[in-house]
Amino acid sequence: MEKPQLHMLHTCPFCWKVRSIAEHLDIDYQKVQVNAMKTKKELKFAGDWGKVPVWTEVGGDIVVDSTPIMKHIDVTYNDGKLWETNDAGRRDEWMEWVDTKMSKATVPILYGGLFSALQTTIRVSKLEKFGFISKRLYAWAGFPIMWGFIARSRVKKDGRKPKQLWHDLLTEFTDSFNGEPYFGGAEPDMVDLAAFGYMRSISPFPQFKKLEDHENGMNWYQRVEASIQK
Ligand SMILES: N[C@@H](CCC(=O)N[C@@H](CS)C(=O)NCC(=O)O)C(=O)O
Repeated sequence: MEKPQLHMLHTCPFCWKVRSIAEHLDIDYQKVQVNAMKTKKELKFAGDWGKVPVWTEVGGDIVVDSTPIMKHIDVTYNDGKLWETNDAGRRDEWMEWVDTKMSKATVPILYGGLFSALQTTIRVSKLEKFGFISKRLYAWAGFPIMWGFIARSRVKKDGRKPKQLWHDLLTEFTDSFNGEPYFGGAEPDMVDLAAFGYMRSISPFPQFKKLEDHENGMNWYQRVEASIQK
């Protein structure tokens, strides 16, 4: 192995978090897209975890779970500077907020309506690696499952329309910047990159349009995106 590897699913929000920090730090790594129906089997090498993302260093060290992977990458390739802060309480509180609130908002926006769920599963079936049959099965049998069993109860529990939920989260998040361009101040930090990763995971889908009219949120998103494509 010549480069570190990221085992991932293209549409997994947690993988987008890892991809965001790796790109922000300009790390030369290899993406390994796993088969969406065979995650457990293809990730056996990483023990019982059975999920993506999995990060493997050239020497063979394996790190699992998106936030620990982000911290590992920051320490290994960046002297821990993205996690460094003079207000650890604020950072930890908001990292937790991002990992609970934003992570839970991706399913409602993508699968919260019957048509929306169908659009999403068709797109997922095109973006992910599947077998010939499972690709078709997932696209057409997956959407009532995602909508009926998972998204509908989350939307109902929250009480807000998925678009409103995202707009409220973006308002709450950008209000915490204290007038600075990023959560991290003048430059993005790990919390920015984690939040950006969740939002970016929606970008391959048409529902991303629903987030684009949140002006402050979108301005911040584009600033982080520019920092990645520097
Ligand atoms: N807390 C984990 C969550 C990872 C996760 O749930 N990954 C999903 C894809 S979005 C997965 O691999 N699911 C496959 C499975 O559970 O079989 C993280 O932040 O990395």
